[in-house]
Amino acid sequence: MLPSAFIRGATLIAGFFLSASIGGASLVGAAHAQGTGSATLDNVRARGQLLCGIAGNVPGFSLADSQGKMNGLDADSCRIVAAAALGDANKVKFVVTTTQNRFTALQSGEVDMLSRSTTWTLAREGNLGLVFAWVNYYDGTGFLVKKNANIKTAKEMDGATICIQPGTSTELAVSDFYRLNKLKFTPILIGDLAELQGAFLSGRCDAYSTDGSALATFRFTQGAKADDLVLLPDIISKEPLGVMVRKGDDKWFDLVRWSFIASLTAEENGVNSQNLDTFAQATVPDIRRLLGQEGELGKALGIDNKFGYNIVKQVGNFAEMWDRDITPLGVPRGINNLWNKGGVQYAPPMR
Ligand SMILES: N[C@@H](CCC(=O)N[C@@H](CS)C(=O)NCC(=O)O)C(=O)O
Repeated sequence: MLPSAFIRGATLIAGFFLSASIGGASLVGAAHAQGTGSATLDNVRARGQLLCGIAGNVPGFSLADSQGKMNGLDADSCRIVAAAALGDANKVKFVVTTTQNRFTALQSGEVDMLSRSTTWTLAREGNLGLVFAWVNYYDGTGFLVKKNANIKTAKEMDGATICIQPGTSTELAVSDFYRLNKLKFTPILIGDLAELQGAFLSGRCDAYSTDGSALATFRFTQGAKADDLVLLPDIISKEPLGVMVRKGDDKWFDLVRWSFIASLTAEENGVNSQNLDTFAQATVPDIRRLLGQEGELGKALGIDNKFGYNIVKQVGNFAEMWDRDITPLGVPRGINNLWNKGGVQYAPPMR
C-alpha cells in the first residue's frame, strides 16, 4: 500500500466514526414524525438550500465564472436535485471539497450530497457509510505527457515519475497498471491541484495522471500551449464518476437518483428546456408522467409532482447539461451517450 493510501484510509475511518457518533445522531434526530421520511430532505427544506460538495476548480465540472456562478456538469447535478427537492435550482450552496476531505464532508453532514468527479468503487461504498446514487460521467484514468518527450504509449514509461493527487482512485489505477505490466514508476503525490499541474508543466514529473475528462479539460485550458501536451491513447481503468449520499436515508437516495433519471428520460423523449411548454397537453404517457401531468411519482419521492418539469425547465435535460458544460471543452459524448445512441446512460422507467 502506498503511504498516502494508508494515511487516507486512516483519515476516512476516523471520519466515519466521527459522523456516526456526532453527525449521524443529529441527522437522525432531525427526522420528525410530520417530516418527509427523509432526514436530509427535511433539513434541506428547513434550510431552504441544498448543500452540495463540489471541487470548484475543474472546468466543465465545477468552476465559478466572473459573476460567481458555479458552472459545470457537477454543479448542474446539484441544481437538478435542488429543483426536485425545493422547486428552485438556484437554491444550492456550493461547498468546495478536496480529493482528501470530500468523504468526511459528506459523512459529517457538512454537505447533503457530493458531486465531485468521484469514482464509484466497492471500498467507497462498503467502508465509508456512503452510497453512489447515479453516475453523471463515465470516465477512465489517462496520462498527459509533454510532446517533446516523444512518448507514444503508457507502457513506454518504465521508470517514469507521475504526478497524481493523493486520495484518488487514480493512485490505485496507476499502481495496478505498473504492477500488471511489470514496470516501475515513482508517484509524485501533490494534493493541491494547481500545484500538481504546475509541477507537471515545470517538468517535475514525466506524466500527469487523472481522469481522462480532467486531463482533456486541463489541456484545453492551456490555450496555444495545448499543442505541447499529448494525451496518451491508453485508458487504464474504469472511472464511473458519480454523486454520493449518506447511507441510511433511502428516501434522499431515491430523490437524488430519480432526479438524474428524470433528466435522462427528458432527453430520451426529446423534451428540453426550450420546448418543454409545448408539451403542456402531452399525449405520450412517459412524458405525461415525467412532467407530473398524471401519476403520483413526485408523491412517491416526497416531493412536488412537477419535479421533472422543474428539473427540465430550470436546468435542462441531460444532453443540454452536457452541451453547455462539456462540449465546449471538445470532449465528445461517446460512452456517455444514451443507450440507444451507442452509450451506456439508460433511464429506468418512470412509472
Ligand atoms: N475520480 C478520481 C479522481 C478524482 C479527482 O481527484 N479529480 C480531480 C480532477 S482534476 C479533481 O477534482 N481535482 C480538484 C482538486 O482536487 O482540487 C477519484 O474519485 O478518486
